[in-house]
Amino acid sequence: MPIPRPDLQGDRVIAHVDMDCFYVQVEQRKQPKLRGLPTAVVQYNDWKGGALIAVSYEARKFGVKRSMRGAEAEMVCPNIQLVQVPVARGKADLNAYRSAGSEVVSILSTKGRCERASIDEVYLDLTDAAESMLLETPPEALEDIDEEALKSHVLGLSGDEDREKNVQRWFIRSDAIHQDKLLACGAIIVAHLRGEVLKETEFTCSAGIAHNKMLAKLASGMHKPAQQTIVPSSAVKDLLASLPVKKMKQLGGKLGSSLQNDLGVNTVGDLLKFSEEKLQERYGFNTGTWLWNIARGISGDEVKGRVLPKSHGCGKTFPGPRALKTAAAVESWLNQLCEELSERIQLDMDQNKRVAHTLTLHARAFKSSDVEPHKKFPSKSCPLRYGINKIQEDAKKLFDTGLREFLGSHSNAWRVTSLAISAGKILDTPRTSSISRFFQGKSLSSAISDASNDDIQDDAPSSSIGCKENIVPESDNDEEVFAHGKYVKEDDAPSKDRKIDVLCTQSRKQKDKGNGSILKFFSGTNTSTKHASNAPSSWSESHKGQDQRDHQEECLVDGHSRLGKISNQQRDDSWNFNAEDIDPSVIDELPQEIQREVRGWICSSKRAKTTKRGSSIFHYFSTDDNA
Ligand code: DCP
Repeated sequence: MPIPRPDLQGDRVIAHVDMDCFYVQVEQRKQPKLRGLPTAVVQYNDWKGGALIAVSYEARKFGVKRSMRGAEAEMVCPNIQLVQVPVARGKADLNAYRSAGSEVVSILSTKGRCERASIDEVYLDLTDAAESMLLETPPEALEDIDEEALKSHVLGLSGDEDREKNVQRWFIRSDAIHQDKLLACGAIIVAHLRGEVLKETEFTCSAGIAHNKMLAKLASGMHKPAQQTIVPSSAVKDLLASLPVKKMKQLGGKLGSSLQNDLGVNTVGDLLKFSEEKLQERYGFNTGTWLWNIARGISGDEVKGRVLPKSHGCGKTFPGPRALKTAAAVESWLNQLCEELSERIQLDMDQNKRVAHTLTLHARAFKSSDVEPHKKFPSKSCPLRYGINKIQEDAKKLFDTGLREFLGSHSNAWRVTSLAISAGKILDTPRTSSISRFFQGKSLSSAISDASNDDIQDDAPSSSIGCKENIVPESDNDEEVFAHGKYVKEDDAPSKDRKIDVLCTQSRKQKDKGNGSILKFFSGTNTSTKHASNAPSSWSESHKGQDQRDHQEECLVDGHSRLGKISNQQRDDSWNFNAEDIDPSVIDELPQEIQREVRGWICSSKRAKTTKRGSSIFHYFSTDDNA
């Protein structure tokens, strides 16, 4: 359900950057001989040459469309070059496209807050950069305005003749309102960024520049490829007056159809005829206000600083005769999907120090009888445990639970036409030294307890069996489902069941005798944070001087432990761990002189789960002078 957000205070400059025929460009960079030729990327299967998923602009001129099969494209454009998506584990392997997208993001994110919205699109909040430019080097003070910026399309600016001159005049108008001046600066910045992207990656992209995300997104697709469009606020009314409702994000489905059929609203501008109360009466409070807002181009959605995906997913469709009909066939495919998912979340953890907490399974299935023909296979979730085998085991349990529910009391034959799994609730882990990673080891394993049946939950009905935001492969023949990872959409609120809090758990009180070398080590290190003397080199490296110590403590505080600032009373809340949960490999990362003791400590903890409190680790992390 759309959530209405009033426009944010103050003038903003938001850009939406969308790569042009992205997969084609990635393939053309791999094979430069394809540049300039009509080209399409195809997900191969043996039916009519597979489905087209990306089409170059040269091929589009011949009428080649994404909805076509390879064979149909060859009919309308005999010279078309069809390139197959790479395949791994019997399905499309999108890694090359994902990392090409990341290359672009790393360039675009240099000028402002950046939100990666899908594999090939990004929102940028350029307000600060534009404000600085307006102060320091406003367009009228520039000797030459970037040629690419002068090629911008400025909505509402009349006359196709001498467009560049008109645009130049628009850029340097002294009587322009502050917001337009900012947009002009934003457009110059975006033109520069697009140039950088081209230089560094060889990819072209298009962009929309406006004062909110909604308008920027609408504008980026208006002039493609390799162009940019500016939406001054004076042009918003006309833009929306002619915009078909179905083209607006969130109005492509039932809500848009209801507006058309029930209220006779065909363009977004038509909504202006209705009062907010009327729209609320018809569609509920939030949706009503949201509709009232969008009719006026109002949208306060913020650009979220996020360049990494919010979830990882992979899936596969099994259309027609390829439908899976046995538990063994499902298990074999699930195993492959789980392998891929496991690799990707592991990579995410290694590269970005992020941990996924939820495993979700989606499937599309049919029963052979007509009983409950509309019943859908329920999506199921459970806590995610790292490790291929565990993920495979849990995915299988999720499938079995979903299938039982889907079949109900009727023991029917069934067939599955799509399977997808995803890893969600991805949270940052503290970025710090090996000792922190030690605790993360705990966090990981505690977060990923056995997926007993009690842990399995219904997942909210999801549209996530689809490729990317705004792209839902409707064709049954689209092999790849949920392939791109969702970069947006979920609620940003930190998860309630965040289990990374290792050190400050309020509930269990464990006691520790700790008075051997570990105690000495930590008390030594505690002192060494002030004097940097006794600590082993790898440890003291990161503790040179007070600043670094402060930083270390801050990391721990931000990284959930908060021990750096705890009070005496809070100090009673001892840290806890379950020895079984600790990944033994993390012990290897501890300084050598305490490894043996920690191992012994864990062993004894396994024997007697209760140890005495007063842990030297606890004291080490406490910065209280009296500690
Ligand atoms: N994609 C996919 N399946 C779909 C739609 C798209 O696998 N059903 C992939 C291929 C595209 C990429 O996602 O290259 C980006 O999709 P876009 O909708 O942004 O389309 P393009 O970038 O291909 O073209 P355009 O220049 O029109 O944005």
